[in-house]
Amino acid sequence: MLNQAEIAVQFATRRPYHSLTRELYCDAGVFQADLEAIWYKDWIFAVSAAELPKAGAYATLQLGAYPVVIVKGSDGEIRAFHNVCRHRGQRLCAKTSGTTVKLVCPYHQWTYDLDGKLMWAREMGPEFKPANHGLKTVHCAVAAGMVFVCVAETAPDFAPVKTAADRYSAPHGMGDLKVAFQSRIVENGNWKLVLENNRECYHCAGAHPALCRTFNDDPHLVGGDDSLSSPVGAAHVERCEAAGLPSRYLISPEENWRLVRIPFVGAAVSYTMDGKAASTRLPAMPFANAGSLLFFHYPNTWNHFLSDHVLNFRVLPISPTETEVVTTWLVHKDAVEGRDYDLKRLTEVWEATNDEDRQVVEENQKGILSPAYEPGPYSPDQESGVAQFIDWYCASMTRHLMPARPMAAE
Ligand code: 3BY
Ligand code: FES
Ligand code: FE
Repeated sequence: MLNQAEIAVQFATRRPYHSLTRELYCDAGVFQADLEAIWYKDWIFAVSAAELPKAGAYATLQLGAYPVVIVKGSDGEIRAFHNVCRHRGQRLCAKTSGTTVKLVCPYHQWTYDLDGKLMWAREMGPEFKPANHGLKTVHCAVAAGMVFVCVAETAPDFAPVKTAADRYSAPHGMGDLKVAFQSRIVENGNWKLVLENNRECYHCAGAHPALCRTFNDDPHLVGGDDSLSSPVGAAHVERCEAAGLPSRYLISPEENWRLVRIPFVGAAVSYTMDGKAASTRLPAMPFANAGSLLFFHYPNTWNHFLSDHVLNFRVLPISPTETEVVTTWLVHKDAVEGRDYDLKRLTEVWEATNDEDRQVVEENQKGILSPAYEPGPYSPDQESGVAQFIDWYCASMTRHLMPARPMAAE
């Protein structure tokens, strides 16, 4: 297991525009450093807001060492708390999701209100102050109908991503969606391999026969400005913008999130086997063939907003070589299964794609575990997105490992 100084050397000596060293994908010390530098500092996508449809609905997640619970209060506010009882530390909610009137600890029944206040604790003596034993809060914010949490003491500014993601996703009516389906898989690979795989489509033609029926794998489809986009991509953005759909490529200054709307292949309008819609059109979408609004936010989510449904993807690290991927399919809340959408049609392309990506990632991890592995070059044409993610990762880690020294007094 590498120590901090050894990890710093890994970053200082890395080959630019190449995959990372074996240690950076496999080592337990690096995994811990990833948690501390990124997962415990940045905003992390936790659940779709549609997973918490009414007061008392809650969902839990394990963010590294931190169990977190997210609850919708009686006032409609979504809040996040450390899922740890203030008595003797029992994990408060064990289930992945549910609905409750109060949060009751299963150990000695300390009872918390949905806003985290301790309401009731039996026989704690006259000195005991319930007000000092409310649940510890976790930063919580919603953007594009997605609930993000941050366990850092001070969270990075969320306003820029919220403003942009809310504006781009508004026509998809994120407040009027419901969960149609959710899948949860564990991939035997490092979390960075999962993200890298998502940031390129170099593998798509070989790995994703179902997805490639509708997903345009041109790496130059829509770029940072129109001169970098293909004619098909540029025309799509212009047409969507003219119809009032924010679509232009937008990336944050730190390059940790990006929004852009891309067209499908040919006449396709959705990620289905025949390219036809999978569900009823979302009411505010002006046309069915608006393609897909892509939204990634590092380190743990990429998303597709279509004219008829929305897909949220959540990545969470479990161990150096295990990563959980949760996919949520959202449709209009009034859509009725069997009448307005068929679950198999809606989910089969990304169910297949996720499984294909799982196999790719697992084989990638197996190869990288070999002492014979050495970092290889990225394709400038096909893998600039992977290089961009890896550059962001290395910059985040370097900042954490070598904090800027205070300037010497003059
Ligand atoms: O989910 C996605 O957006 C990425 C883009 C390229 C590969 N994969 C389909
Ligand atoms: Fe929660 Fe005792 S640990 S009530
Ligand atoms: Fe893939």
